[in-house]
Amino acid sequence: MRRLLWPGFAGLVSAALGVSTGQLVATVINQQSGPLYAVGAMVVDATPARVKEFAVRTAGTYDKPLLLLGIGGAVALVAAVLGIVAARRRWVGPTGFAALGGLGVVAALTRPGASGLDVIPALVSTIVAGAVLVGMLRAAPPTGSVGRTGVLNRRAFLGGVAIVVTTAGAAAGSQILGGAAARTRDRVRLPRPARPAPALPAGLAPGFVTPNADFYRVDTALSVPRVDADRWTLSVGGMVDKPFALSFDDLLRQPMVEEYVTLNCVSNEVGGPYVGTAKWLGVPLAALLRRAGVHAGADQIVARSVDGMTIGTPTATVLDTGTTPGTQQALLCVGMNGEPLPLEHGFPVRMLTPGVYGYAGSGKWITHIELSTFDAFDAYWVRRGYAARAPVKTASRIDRPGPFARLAAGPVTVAGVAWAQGRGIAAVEVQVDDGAWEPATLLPEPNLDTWIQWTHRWQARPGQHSLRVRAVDGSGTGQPGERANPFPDGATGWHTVAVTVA
Ligand SMILES: Nc1nc2c(c(=O)[nH]1)N[C@H]1C(S)=C(S)[C@@H](COP(=O)(O)O)O[C@H]1N2
Ligand SMILES: [Mo]
Repeated sequence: MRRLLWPGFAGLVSAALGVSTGQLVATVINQQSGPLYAVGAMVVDATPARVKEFAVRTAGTYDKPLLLLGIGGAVALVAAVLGIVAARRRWVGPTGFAALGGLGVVAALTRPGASGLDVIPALVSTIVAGAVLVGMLRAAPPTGSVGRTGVLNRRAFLGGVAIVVTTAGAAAGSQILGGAAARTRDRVRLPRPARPAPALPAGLAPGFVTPNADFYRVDTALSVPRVDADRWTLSVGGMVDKPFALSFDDLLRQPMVEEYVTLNCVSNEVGGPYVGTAKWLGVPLAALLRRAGVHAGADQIVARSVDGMTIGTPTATVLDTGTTPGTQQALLCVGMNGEPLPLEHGFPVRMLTPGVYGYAGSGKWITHIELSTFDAFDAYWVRRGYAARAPVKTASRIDRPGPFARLAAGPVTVAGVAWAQGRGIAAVEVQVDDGAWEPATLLPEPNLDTWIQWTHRWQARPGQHSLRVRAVDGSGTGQPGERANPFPDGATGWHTVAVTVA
């Protein structure tokens, strides 16, 4: 047993040092090329959409840390075994790490938009891990003395220190480099909008605007992309007459529009939290498209992001937004609720297409806009079975009382939100148990692209009750009651909440 201890431990230490130096090098080259991140991203990409949804549903925002932990655990296991085998056959150590490193290289190279430089972190990891393992095994005392706990403990201690120091170094390194993006964000002075958003109507309830810190976040990147605004450029190309590129400063000099828009995710379950409303500041995308001169037939706008995400939006939808009274324009956003975009929400620039689920209209951290066709190109989530065109479905949600609330008998305020971006909400109805559907009171709707708040007075009688909500959109179409999963084009069904009245 003891004979296995030192080599196994050596395997672990070499892998830890290898991976953390690789991750550290990646912070200089390209965050996405860190071997752990790259392999993780490869796993994410290879995961079927349904499994991904299951992961998001069960693990929530912990899905990514759990994935990284899983990969780390697997690497640790393999590394320990490598160490043990290498104690007998030296060559197995470096060869095994070369194989692991090869996986990292392949993962880094197959990331969308990868360059040759991206292989460096995995190569560094391989070399460090292999060298440390050979060194540690060479330094291992003859088998007889391994058992002397003093020797093992001192080595174990030094190994532990080495792991802690490099991991801390890697963390600090990524903080410092991540800080560069955060610093450029701190320096951003948002221009005044040429067209400010009209003041919100009086009489809205608290929570109409979702604070940035509470705004839901959905993305596939394993670490928040950190983009330096000073080096950011956006290219507009593909099927256009005059392709062009813009710097961040160029973009800030364009006339800006400010608007309230509700954004939501196709993965949101009925009653779910992946929806929020913000005041966005940005340049109308239609103006930039006109400047580029879009070719006839270019029916898809493909936005590409630094994390490799691709998001395809109907050109017609983007040009159409804002043309019907009450609808808001598709924007290249630089501001969210009066601040530069938070890093998590796409700093420095994201797209926002009102009326379309986020995966099909609202790319974050975007760097390329390419005019194409739906025939020629399937975007990231479309390749995974989601609908290519994804208009938002009419939805409504009960926020108060909460599920399984215990209430006192008497008047109870039932309250929530409803949304049908682009169409607006004409009515919201509430049903208690199997009773009649009753109209809820609608609070003011600032425009057709935001959610609407509603309230309903209910005379609660003792017992178990279920409260149900449904909406009618501005075109007069009722919200369908059939339960459908989010996949492939958005959930349907009426949100129901069970409560107990004492
Ligand atoms: N680059 C990039 N953009 C992205 C995504 C992503 O994973 N990467 N996710 C999309 C999805 S699925 C949604 S719902 C919205 C969410 O935007 P938010 O995180 O700012 O709420 O961003 C979209 N834009
Ligand atoms: Mo989404």
